[in-house]
Amino acid sequence: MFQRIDHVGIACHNLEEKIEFYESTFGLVVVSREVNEEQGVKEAMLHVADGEHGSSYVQLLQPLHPDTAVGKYLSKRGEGVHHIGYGVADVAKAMADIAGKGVRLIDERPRHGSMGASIAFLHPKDVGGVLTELVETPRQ
Ligand code: MC0
Repeated sequence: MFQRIDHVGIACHNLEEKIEFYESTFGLVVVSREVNEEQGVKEAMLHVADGEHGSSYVQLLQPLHPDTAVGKYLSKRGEGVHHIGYGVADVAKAMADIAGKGVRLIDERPRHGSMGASIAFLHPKDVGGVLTELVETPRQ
């Protein structure tokens, strides 16, 4: 079902500072920056590697407001890994298959994600405490 790890989402208080850290420490390069009002985040994608089924990234996330998914996470747990995004060929099909196995979907239908992707989240309480995201990248 999963083709690759698309990205690891990391919650942070200050996006610019964290980008500078990842660039200077690991040599990663920012390939996209977006504000996603629906998800309540300002985010940057830093390219890690390319593979047969697409690329993988680190996604740095700063909340737009305290009362957002990432804002609440930061106040409860502090900075760190917020979610894992897996690449899938067909997000709607993956959602149906996973829901059929009893895992709660947070999203009833795919939403807009970074770099034009269609995304959907699975509830962390049904995935061993890991917020899990399905990512279908746009066709080239
Ligand atoms: C919350 N919980 C988590 C968690 N966030 N567990 C693991 N990882 C996370 N990231 C746990 C809390 O600790 C708590 O557990 C329980 O879930 C309820 O949390 P809450 O703080 O009361 O918050 P809720 O219930 O209002 O919302 C949690 C939920 C929400 C996961 C449903 O954050 C959500 O809808 N997330 C999906 C959307 C999202 O995260 N968007 C931001 C990234 P206890 O044990 O204390 O009850 S957007 C993005 O990444 C896009 C741009 C992209 O990739 O392209």
